[in-house]
Amino acid sequence: MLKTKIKNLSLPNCLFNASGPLCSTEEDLLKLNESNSSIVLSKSSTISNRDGNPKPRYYDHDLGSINSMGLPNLGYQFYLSMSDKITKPYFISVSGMTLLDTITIVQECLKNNDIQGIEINLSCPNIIGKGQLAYDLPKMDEYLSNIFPYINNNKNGKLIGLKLVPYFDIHIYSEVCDILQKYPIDFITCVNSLGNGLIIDYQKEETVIKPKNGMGGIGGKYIKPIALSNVRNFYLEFQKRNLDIDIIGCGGIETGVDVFEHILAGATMVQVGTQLYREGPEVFVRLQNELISILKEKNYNSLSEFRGKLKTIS
Ligand code: RRO
Repeated sequence: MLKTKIKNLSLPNCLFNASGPLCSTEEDLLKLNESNSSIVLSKSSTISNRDGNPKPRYYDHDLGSINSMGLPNLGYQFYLSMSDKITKPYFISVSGMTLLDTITIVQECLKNNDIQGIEINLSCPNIIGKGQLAYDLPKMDEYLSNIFPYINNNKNGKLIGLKLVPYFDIHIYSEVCDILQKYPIDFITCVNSLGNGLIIDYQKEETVIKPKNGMGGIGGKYIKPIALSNVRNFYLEFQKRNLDIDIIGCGGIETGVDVFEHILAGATMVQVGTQLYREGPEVFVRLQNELISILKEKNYNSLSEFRGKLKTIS
């Protein structure tokens, strides 16, 4: 009932983990492999391992999370080596500290036959001294124009996607699409955390995380409407241009209703971040069951019956 496809990759359901929580270590990745997640996606990887930003760097309350992890990861070679142990479709998230690093990691991923997808992260908000590339459209275009010559004839059936920032202005979706359509992109993930938010502990009169004066990426309930709007606007723009790019919704997925709304807005799949951190990989069974109940209630037999079919008030 929840079967889906990104391009030619058939998947048993539309749920998987966001690159971020609980996908950094061997233990994390093996737990995801055993879970109901239909893909295993690694933590964003760099050339060398990184400790990340000083702690405390993650805080969560009922409306959502703030993080300034600072790309802690075990280095791309570790994530490549995990491909031997992961039996589900395995995607690597790539976030090189330089263009050359990203090209190197992407090339190494392309050589590995046990990796089905690459998500290039253009949107990390937490690298001290660096902005979020996907907000600077000319720079993003230049970046992609340097990476894709290495990908074009070497995809070996792998899916190539981009993790994007949350956008706000309506006109920007068309400008981003002008860039996306120049490259053989299979999917986009909308959205990364909303960068440089601030959560305050009013009793202590203090920030809740330490790095960057307390500023960090916001996830969870706070960002669901923004994520849905990004999914919807890209979906409409892709339809208009006849672009075959799948959209992976990410932002505020806590219940089956949230998944349903993302699909209704046009997502092919959804990723779970903040709620995965709270609940662990068991979250995927609960979300799957809740989504199945909604489909049954509404008499839908498949996701494609309602994907993208959001109505507006006339
Ligand atoms: O590690 C992080 O601080 C981080 C990354 Br790479 C990202 O893409 N998004 C985020 O919220 N945190």
